[in-house]
Formats: sequence, C-alpha cells, structure tokens
Amino acid sequence: MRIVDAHVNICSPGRNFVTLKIVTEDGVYGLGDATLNGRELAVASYLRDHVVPLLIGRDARRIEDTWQYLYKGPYLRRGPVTMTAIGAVDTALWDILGKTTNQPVYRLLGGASRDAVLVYGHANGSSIEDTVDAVKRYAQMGYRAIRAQSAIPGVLHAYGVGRGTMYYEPAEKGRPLESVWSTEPYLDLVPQLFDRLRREVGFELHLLHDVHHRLTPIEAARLGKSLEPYRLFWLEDPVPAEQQTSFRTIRQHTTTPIAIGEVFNTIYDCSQLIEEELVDYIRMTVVHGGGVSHLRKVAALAELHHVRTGCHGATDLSPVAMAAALHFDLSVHNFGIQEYMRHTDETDRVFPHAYSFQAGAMHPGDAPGLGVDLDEALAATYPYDPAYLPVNRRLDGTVHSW
Ligand code: EZ4
Ligand code: CO
Repeated sequence: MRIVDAHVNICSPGRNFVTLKIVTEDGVYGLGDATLNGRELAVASYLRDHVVPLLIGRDARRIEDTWQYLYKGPYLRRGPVTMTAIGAVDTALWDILGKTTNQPVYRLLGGASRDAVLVYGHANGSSIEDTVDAVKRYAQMGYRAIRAQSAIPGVLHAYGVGRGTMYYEPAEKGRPLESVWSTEPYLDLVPQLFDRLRREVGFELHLLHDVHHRLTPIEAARLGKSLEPYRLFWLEDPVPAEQQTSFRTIRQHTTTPIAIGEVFNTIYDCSQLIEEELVDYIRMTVVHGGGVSHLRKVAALAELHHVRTGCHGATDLSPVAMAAALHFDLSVHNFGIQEYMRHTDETDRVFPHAYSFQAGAMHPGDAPGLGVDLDEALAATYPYDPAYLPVNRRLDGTVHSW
C-alpha cells in the first residue's frame, strides 16, 4: 500500500494547528498532529521540504521501519522540531492502518485495558476563592480529577491563570507577553490553596498542580513536603528537567507524586528518571514524543519501574493528538491519567471527532483508525496567525524558566 501524497495543513481556528495528511494509493488517508506551539512553521517546513518527498512511494504499513528511517536517516537526531515531524508521520500511519483494517487504533495496540480513560480538567482562578469556585464547577461537570492553579497576589500573569473559565490558552497573538514571577509568595500560597480546597471539597476528588518548571530542586522538595497533607494526585514539572539527577533531591524529601515530561521528545529524556524511579508519571504524548510507536516504548520502560502515563493534553495539541492519546491511554496497561483541556467549538468543528467525555472519563470511540477528521475547506477559512507563549521574568527583570 504505497503512499502517493502527503501534505501539511496549517490553520488557526482560535489557535494555530499544523496537521499532516498522508494519502495512500487506494485513497485512504491518515492524519497526524504536527503542532509545535510558537514554532509551528519550522515543523511545517521540516515536513514539506524534507520528509514528504521521502514518504512518496513508501509502504504505509511499514510503521516501525518508517519511524527508524526518519529518526536515524538525518544523522542529527532528536529535538522538538524533528520529533514532532516524526510523531506526525507515525500517528498518520497508525490512522491509516486502523482504517484499512477497519479497527480503532486502540485495538491494534493490544485492545482496551480499561473501559474508559480518567481525565483531569484545569481549574484556574485569580485568587484562592476563585480557584475553589472553579474546582467546584469542574466537579459539577463530572470531573473526578482537577488541576488547580491560582494567581499570586501582586504577581502579574502568574502561570495557569486563564482569560476564560473553560478555555485556557497561554499563547498570545503577536509578540510574546512578558509575565512576572516571584518564588517566595508562590511557595507560601500553594499550600494555602490546597488546604482550603481539601477543607471545601474533601478528599474524594483527585487534585493536581503544575509548577511549570519554575523552582529549584530544594524549593520543589519543600513544596512537595508542604503539600503532603493534601494528598495530591501529582505535582507537575517541579523543576526544569534537562538535568535528570535534580529529581534525586526532590525524591529524598517528599512523598508527593511527581509528574514530568510534556516537553520531552524521546525516551532518552526520561530514561534515568524512570530507571532510578525518581518520578511517578510520565507526561510525554504522541505529538512531541515521537508518535504512538515511540510512546509505547516509553510506557513499556515505565511499566517496569512503577511509573504510569499521564499524557499532556493542552489545547495547543490538536484534536488529532487528543484522539491518538486516547487510543494509547485506553490500551496501555500502566496508564495513570490523561490531561483534557477542552478545545473551543471552532476547533472542534474543524476537527470532527469520535472521542467523547462522560462522568470524568473519555473514550476514543470505535471508528476505524483514530476517529478524527480534518475539514480542510473550513480550515482554509482560518489562516495562520502567529502567537507565542509568554516570556517569564523575575521581579528584577531576570529571565526565568517558563
Ligand atoms: O503550558 O502546553 O500541563 N499543561 C501545560 C500546558 C502548557 C502548554 C504550553 O504550550 O503545562 O498548558
Ligand atoms: Co504542564
């Protein structure tokens, strides 16, 4: 089954998405998400100029071989641009395999390991009060797991505070916003937030928190320790993870579970974290983690070390990535949780999909392949619109980790 065509679609139904569409000789096509927030056109060019010409004429069923060919072929390996491009090809080939065998992708991955996939939503507020209200609203919508982020008094545009209640979008059109950061008030506020939350909502809900790589190991250790009484489901991205050994410090001091990996590209970014059992959840997902094929290897390594999956699922990952993540989540044995930030109705119309949310869990549906489509005519009405994530500075102006 030869690949006869492949093209890259760029659209902006509220935010930018890059989608790869691969077409076979019998007219079956597959989709892969290739969205790299704030650097979208680099991946589009990598695919159009360097990958698509190599795909034409290849057998669409040789998924692993194509992955190895694209990973090893260029000699200079890894990095977000390369791995997002490979991830898009891999995801599209799994979609094609599902369509041509008339099976949902999760069945090709070994079948369902569970009935549905536990997801968490994002509750954000401009104060502790607001955040508590937002958590309660999410609980009313049926969520059983909720991430809580609150603005810090006196700190402008602190991480995670959306401009709407349902659709949190951190990227800004035009030039990047410059946001402000201050560690001390943050470390004081977060335990207060979770103390208040547990008193108001009890212990039945799973509560999560994202630090967004903003602490040092010892600060993160202190935060984890101070949050222990509130039994978090996880504390996410406590420090930047270029240095995997940093997590030893955190681990020595706290039993709060740690999640990491939304910015990782390959298994080598987390192999030490997993093998030394320094983390509890690995957050890589198909789009930035090398596709379904590579993510399965990450999950297999993680399973040996009691680490469960917790795929990134922000709105800057398209519904194509969301669908692929749900097939992966449903099938993989050591699944933990799936992030689910709702896309806007505009986005959902451009990407009609079979996945659904019910009672705090999601299912990818039983349509052949991934069960997600791209309405190219509608997409064409939303041209690319440059947008960037904020750049984060400390109170004295020093650039800080975002
Ligand atoms: O800020 O995906 O856990 N979720 C997150 C996200 C990230 C965005 C950045 O592109 O940290 O909301
Ligand atoms: Co995060």
